Amino acid sequence: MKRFYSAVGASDMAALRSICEVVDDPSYNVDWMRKWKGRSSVVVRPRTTEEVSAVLKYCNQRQLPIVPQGGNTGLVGGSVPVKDEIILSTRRMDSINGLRDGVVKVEAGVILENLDSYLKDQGFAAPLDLGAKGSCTIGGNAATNAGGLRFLRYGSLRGSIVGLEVATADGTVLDAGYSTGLRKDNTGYPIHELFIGSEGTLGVITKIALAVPASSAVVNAALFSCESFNQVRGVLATARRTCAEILSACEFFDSEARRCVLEYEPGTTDPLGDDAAFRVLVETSGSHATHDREKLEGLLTDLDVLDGVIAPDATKAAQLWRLREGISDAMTSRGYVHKYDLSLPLEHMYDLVTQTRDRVPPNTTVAGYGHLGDSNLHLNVVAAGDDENANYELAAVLEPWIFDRVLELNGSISAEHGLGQSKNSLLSRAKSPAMLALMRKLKHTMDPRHILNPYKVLPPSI
Ligand code: FAD
Ligand code: 2HG
Ligand code: ZN
Repeated sequence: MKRFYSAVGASDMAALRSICEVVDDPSYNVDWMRKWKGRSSVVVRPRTTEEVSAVLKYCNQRQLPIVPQGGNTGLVGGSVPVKDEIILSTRRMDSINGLRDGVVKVEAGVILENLDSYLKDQGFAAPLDLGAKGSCTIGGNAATNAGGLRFLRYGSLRGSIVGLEVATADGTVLDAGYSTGLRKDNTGYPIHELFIGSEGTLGVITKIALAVPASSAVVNAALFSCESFNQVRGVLATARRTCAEILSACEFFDSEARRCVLEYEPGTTDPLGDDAAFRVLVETSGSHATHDREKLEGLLTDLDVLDGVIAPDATKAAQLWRLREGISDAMTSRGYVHKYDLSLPLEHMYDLVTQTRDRVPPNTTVAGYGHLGDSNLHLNVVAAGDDENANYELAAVLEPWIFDRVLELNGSISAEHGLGQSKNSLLSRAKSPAMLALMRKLKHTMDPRHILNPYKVLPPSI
C-alpha cells in the first residue's frame, strides 16, 4: 500500500527545535555495515521521555515518519531511514536509574557495556552480551530482542525484561510495568512484550526494567579443535552433561571464519596450532574455582576432539573470545557481506554452509559460525573482488535458495537480528496469512498513520 507522508518544512524544524536538540549529521544515515544509506537531514536527540513524547505527538499530527535509532549496530538496516525519515536518536537518554531486588532500571540509550560495568560493581551482570556491546544500547537490544553470547545461560532477553516505558505513535506514554519493576505481575495482558522485538515499528522504548543475575566469581574458557561438525555437536552434548549448571556459552566457528579473524586482526592468536575444520569455544561461569576447574578438565578428558586448551587466566580467556567476537568485523573488512542469521536443527546446521560452498564461484569467502548452544548459524558470504555485478550475481545464486532450504527444515530466516529492511519481504514466507493479518491489524491499531519505522519488518505490500 502506498503511503503519503508530509515533507519536513521550516515550521516543522522550528517546532522540533522547540522540543529538543536537532542536528543534521549524515553519519546517522548509514548503518554499521555501510550497506544501507538513508538521506535524512533531521536527527532529533531527546533527553527525556517527555521530549520523545512531544516529538511523536507532533510528527503524528503532521504525518512525518520517524526511525528510532540506538547504537546503530543493527545488521538488518532497521535503524537507518529508507528515504528521508526523521531519525530519533536515544543516545542522550543514558541514565541508569538504580538497582533493587535484582532489577535494574535504565533509560533506553544506555550502552550495554556501560550497564554491564555498573552492574559488575554491585555484584551483578547483564543477562546478555554481544560483540557490539561497546556501541549498542539496551533500548536497541530490547527493540530487536537481541540474542548473543549469554543466551544459552540466561535465555531470551524477552524473559529478563520485566517492564518497559514506551512512547506510542501519538505520543502517549505507557507505563508497561516499568515503575513497579516487579518480577511477577499477571494483571492483564503482558503489553510490554509487544514492543520487545518489534524493531521500532510499534513504539519508542524509553525506559527498561531488567532482571539481572548475580555475576559469577569464577569464569573459565576453553577452546577445542574438531575435524567434523559431528564432533562439534559432541562437544555441546558433552559440555551440557559434564559442565551442567556452570556452562555459560558454547560457540563455534569454522576454519574460514578463523582465517579471516587471524588475517584481519594481527594481534589475534589461536593457542591451538592445527588447521582443523572447526573450533568450539566453551565458557563456564560459577562460584567455586576448584570445582569449576575440575569440571572443565573433566570435559577435556571426556571429549572426542583433536585438541583442546583451557585458558590459564582472564587475559588468555579474553584472547579466545576475541577469535569468536572479531569475526563480524573481519568479514565486513573483506567487502559486501551477504549475511544469513538462521535457526536450524543442529543436525543440519552446517550442511547449509557446505552446500553454499559448492554453489558459489571459486574464491568466494564462505564462513560459518555462531551460537551452537542455541542452534543459531551465522552464514557470511563475501564475493571475491569489489565488483558490484559479482555481488548481484552472488545474491541470485544464494537467494531464494538459502531461504527455501531453511524453511524446508522448519528453521527461521532470522534467528536473532530481526527483519528490518533487509528481510521484511520474506515475512509472508515465514508466517501464515492469518498471522500476517493480525500483525497488520496490530500495526494499524498502534500506529494508524504508519509514522513509526516505515518500510521495515512488515512486507512492503502491507
Ligand atoms: P539500532 O541498531 O540502533 O536499532 C536496531 C533496531 O531497533 C532498529 O529497528 C531501531 O529502529 C530499533 N530501536 C533502537 N532503539 C529503539 C528504541 N529505544 N525504541 C524502539 N526501537 C528502537 N545481535 C544479536 O542478537 N546477537 C549478537 O550476538 C549480535 N552480535 C553483533 C556483533 C556485532 C559486531 C554487531 C555490529 C552487531 C551484532 N548484533 C547482534 C546486532 C545488533 O548489535 C543488535 O541487534 C543490537 O541489539 C542493536 O542495538 P542498537 O542499540 O545498536 O540498535
Ligand atoms: C555474532 O554472533 C553476531 O557474532 C553477528 O550475531 C553475526 O555478523 C554476523 O553475521
Ligand atoms: Zn549472533
